[in-house]
Amino acid sequence: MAGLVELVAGALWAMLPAYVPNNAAVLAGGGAAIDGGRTWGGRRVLGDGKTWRGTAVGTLAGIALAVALNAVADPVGAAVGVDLPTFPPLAALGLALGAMLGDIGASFVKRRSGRERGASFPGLDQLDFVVGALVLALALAPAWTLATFTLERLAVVLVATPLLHVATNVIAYLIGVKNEPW
Ligand code: CTP
Ligand code: MG
Ligand code: K
Repeated sequence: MAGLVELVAGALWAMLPAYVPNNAAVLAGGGAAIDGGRTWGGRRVLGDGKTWRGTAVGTLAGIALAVALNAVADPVGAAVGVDLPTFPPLAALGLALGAMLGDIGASFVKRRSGRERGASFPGLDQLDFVVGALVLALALAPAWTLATFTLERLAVVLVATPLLHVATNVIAYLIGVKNEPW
């Protein structure tokens, strides 16, 4: 049991800088669309739901959270008896920016498959940012990423992230900051 708590706590802690960007983008969204209104094949390249401001604020929020987590990893870890990971700068950037790019990539795929802005794409919606975050972290901070995301932690992330993502989006919808509950 103690091993499971340590595993889940370590896995979720390591993903926190990738979880926050999407939620920060929802709060910060608005302003110019990244695709500038351009279309491809008769549909928007990305759509109005992907903005420069949302992407920048989301990325900075993820990096800021990583810096804050670094400052408290030791005391929090000691208090709960868990060895919590810290984030080198390139790992923080990879997780935060990668999460935003994964979400943007998913919008590109949604538009190509005929889904309008806000349409759901079960599976893609819940895991796009996880894949983006892990891939960019692996590219920018390979040794850290391989050491931090063990196969066990990856398994936890793949199971827990969709559940957390669905829960936060339903809450964001209920309190009126998000247009759809996904
Ligand atoms: N947002 C943003 N920039 C981003 C990501 C999100 O400005 N890079 C903001 C937008 O206001 C967006 C909201 O967060 O409408 C919700 O994000 P999301 O659900 O990802 O976008 P959707 O509007 O649903 O658009 P899509 O169908 O393309 O996912
Ligand atoms: Mg959406
Ligand atoms: K999305």
